[in-house]
Amino acid sequence: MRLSRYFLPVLKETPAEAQVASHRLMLRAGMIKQAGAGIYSWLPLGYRLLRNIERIVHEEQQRAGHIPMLMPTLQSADLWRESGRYDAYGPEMLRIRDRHERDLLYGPTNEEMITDIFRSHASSYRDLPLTLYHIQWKFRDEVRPRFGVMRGREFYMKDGYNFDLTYEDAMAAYDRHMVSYLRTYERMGLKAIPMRADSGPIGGDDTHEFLVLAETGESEVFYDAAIADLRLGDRAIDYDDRAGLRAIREEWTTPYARTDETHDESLFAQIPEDRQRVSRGIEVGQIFYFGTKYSEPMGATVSGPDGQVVPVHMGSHGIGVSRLAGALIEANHDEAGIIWPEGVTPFHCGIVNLRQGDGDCDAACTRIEAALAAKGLDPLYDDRDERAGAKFATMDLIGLPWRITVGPRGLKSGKVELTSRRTGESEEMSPEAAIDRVGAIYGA
Ligand code: 5CA
Repeated sequence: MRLSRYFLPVLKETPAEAQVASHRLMLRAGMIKQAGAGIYSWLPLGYRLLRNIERIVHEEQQRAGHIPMLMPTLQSADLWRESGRYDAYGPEMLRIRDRHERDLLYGPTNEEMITDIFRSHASSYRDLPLTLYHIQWKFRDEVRPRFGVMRGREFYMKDGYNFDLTYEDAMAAYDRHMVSYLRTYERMGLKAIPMRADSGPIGGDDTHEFLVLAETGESEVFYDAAIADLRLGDRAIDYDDRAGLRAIREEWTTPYARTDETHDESLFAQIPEDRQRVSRGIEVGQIFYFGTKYSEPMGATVSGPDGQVVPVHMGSHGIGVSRLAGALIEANHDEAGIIWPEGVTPFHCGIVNLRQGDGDCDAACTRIEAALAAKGLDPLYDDRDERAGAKFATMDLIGLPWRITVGPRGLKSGKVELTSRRTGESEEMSPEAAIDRVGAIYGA
């Protein structure tokens, strides 16, 4: 992509309304524009990020055997009357009436709709186990939308629903979700800790939230430092191996980790003092097991192997896809701007031409751009007629992890500069070496 032809409306001034770094930086880097309280347009750079986050979520869900689909944003109130949540949900639900005086709502979550789909089309234990998910916009009329996309009213969420014959099967689904979530966050370069949680309006007993540690997080968190060192790394994961998944769940849930909602001082005090941590966190996902809470009132049943008709065991599992955009920045930024982890970066590499219009510089940049594209990478080439300082400031602000700088002096000795946004370190090398290095970083 050529910056001169792109739409990157960066702001010079720090927007006064933004209280946290991620909100400030998303506005300054031209990633989002507020459309209303807690409602945002995703400008091209923000949209690329959102798509990358979404792609990783899709890949990891499907790796775990979960099946993608898409449900609408508008739902019929009648379905929610069946579960009893139409009245229970309260003012957070956006209620709408159509021209035929039918009550609709903008979905805050989809338990009712997916249960209706299931009961219409599945009737036997042979249809199980089944996990369906979608990534779709949600609306919750939060009292205090704030921190940009982190607590929006309209937000983008992955929500998945498992249907199982028995409690044991549903627990296997729970474990599978936990492991797939750990993998998802790790691929994004995030450390997200599962913490025992409260189930709120979704219901159920077993539930964990995933929290990214950040000073600006909305929840206070208490944990054993041992959990922060755990990594899945490149372990091979077999999603059919129930015992293996359970072992990973235990590894991640045995050390103490809770939010202020479920914190227990006396249990916390049992952790060796040098490992006790109190911090803040951003909730980027939550998994729930709620048994037959929806299947029973809504008649989502199957006939078991013995011919008996029983309600299915269910759980639901959410990832805050749009909130992750903010959480990623909270965990990865400095004074100058964003620092994208390679797994999610909207462009793989920036190319800065220090002397636009100079034949050699222009030709070298074009060659580097084409070579990176040939490797399947997306570079962002700053081909504007701007001062070097302004180009560097833009690159630092938008946070691409690698930058190749091309200038007339270096080119005379056949060199360009490769700079890491995270460390700030630069190295001189031939254009070919820089292309190979960037390619290798992304496994291209
Ligand atoms: N049905 C269940 C699981 S699919 C559910 O709705 N869970 S939830 O309420 O915990 O939401 C899932 C995730 O969506 C949260 O962990 C959070 O990351 C994100 N989320 C929730 N509310 C908002 C909001 N107002 N703005 C941005 N993201 C949100």
